Amino acid sequence: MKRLKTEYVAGGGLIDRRSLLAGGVSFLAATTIRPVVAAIEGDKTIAEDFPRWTKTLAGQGSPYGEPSRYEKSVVRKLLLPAAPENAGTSAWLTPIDQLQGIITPNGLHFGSYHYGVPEIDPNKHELLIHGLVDRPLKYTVEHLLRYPMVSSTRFLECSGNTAINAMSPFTGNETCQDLYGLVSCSEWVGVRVSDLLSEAGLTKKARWIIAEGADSGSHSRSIPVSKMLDDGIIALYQNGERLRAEQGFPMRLLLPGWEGNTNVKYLSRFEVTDRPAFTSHESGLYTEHLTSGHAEGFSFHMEVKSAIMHPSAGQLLNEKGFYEISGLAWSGRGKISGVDVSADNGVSWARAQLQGPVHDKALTRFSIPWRWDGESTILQSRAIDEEGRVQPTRKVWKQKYASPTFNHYNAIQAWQIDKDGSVSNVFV
Ligand SMILES: Nc1nc2c(c(=O)[nH]1)N[C@H]1C(S)=C(S)[C@@H](COP(=O)(O)O)O[C@H]1N2
Ligand SMILES: [Mo]
Repeated sequence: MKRLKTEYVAGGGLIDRRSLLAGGVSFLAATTIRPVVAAIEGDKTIAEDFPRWTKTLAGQGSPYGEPSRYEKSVVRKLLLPAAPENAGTSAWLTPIDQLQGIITPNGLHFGSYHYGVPEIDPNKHELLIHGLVDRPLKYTVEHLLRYPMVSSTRFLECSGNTAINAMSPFTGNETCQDLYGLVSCSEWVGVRVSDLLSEAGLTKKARWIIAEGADSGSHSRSIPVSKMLDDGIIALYQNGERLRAEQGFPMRLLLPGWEGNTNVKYLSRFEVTDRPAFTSHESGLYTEHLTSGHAEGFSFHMEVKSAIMHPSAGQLLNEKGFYEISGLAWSGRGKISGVDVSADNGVSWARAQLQGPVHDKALTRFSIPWRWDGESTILQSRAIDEEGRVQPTRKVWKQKYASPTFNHYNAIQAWQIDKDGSVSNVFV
């Protein structure tokens, strides 16, 4: 069995992808994956087995397509129900572990609303740019639709994503969706903020821009002019179609790689200033407490992070044998440059394969073949970005952030595989 030695790249059954390719189907059989095509038994004729739908004429579809009725369980989960006592705050979790590739379908994009979901008439909505500019300007939606469009495939993550693991001293029975459902990734298309700012003309003192939304609480955040000029976008389209109301129709600010809260939806006003406004969100909920005794405000970047999605908490491995470990990695600092995976509780690690194209500040799919021997074990992933930043352990993260801080949690995730194939969230 000389070949077996080179097949494994790390402990716990992680397999060298090249040996998988070289061995092909016979290799999969050797690692006890069940045959995909079952042998036809006895004298049964194939015609007898034709299912009903191959023999009846079907319907004609509908103007706006829907997922298959067999996919009804792939839906968002309400994290925070909107209630009068929390003034319209609500949030929906993406079923991130049930998707493949990197794009989140629009109907499954996570949602976070502090003042409900307004229904805005695009014919009555305007974007005002004023303050430290040469020419205050007003844009209708119709105007903006005539501007040159740029496309960016980018993740959007609420800084409260994975907050459960930041806050709780113990793990419970939370699923991958409960823990990682506040991140999504789309192809956003819209107008460069820099194009509009150059039309308005920034004055010498311009340093910050207060971006405000047209929802009932006028959600607003102060953004440095440098970020707006660098890659800020006024997004009008999401994955080919106009924004959903839940994502900010008719327009939202998209600040690639920056905490979700700064991506102001229902965008209606840019006020150019020389200083930040210290809006309620930036000085309250989105300021972090550090163990050093300081507070960290304006913590814009979402740091390098990853999690294995298959298998992950809430899923079940039906039998031992071959599986493809597959997950997502992302960084608000740039591209993902690598992801290491461990299948033996961190004793050994192997480099996963990245699925291309790898976009800047986008979800990045990684995978590595694995043979599960049916014993209990722990799976982990550790992402590295192009700035060389490495995802920290939970212990290291906790050394920086004081309780009760729960935003910006990006520590290495550990999933426990039990002998019965169940997968759960654990701290290591
Ligand atoms: N106008 C407005 N913009 C907003 C919010 C809001 O409540 N109102 N929520 C913010 C938060 S906390 C996040 S995480 C993102 C979520 O964007 P999504 O709902 O499109 O996923 O929008 C941000 N922009
Ligand atoms: Mo958020």
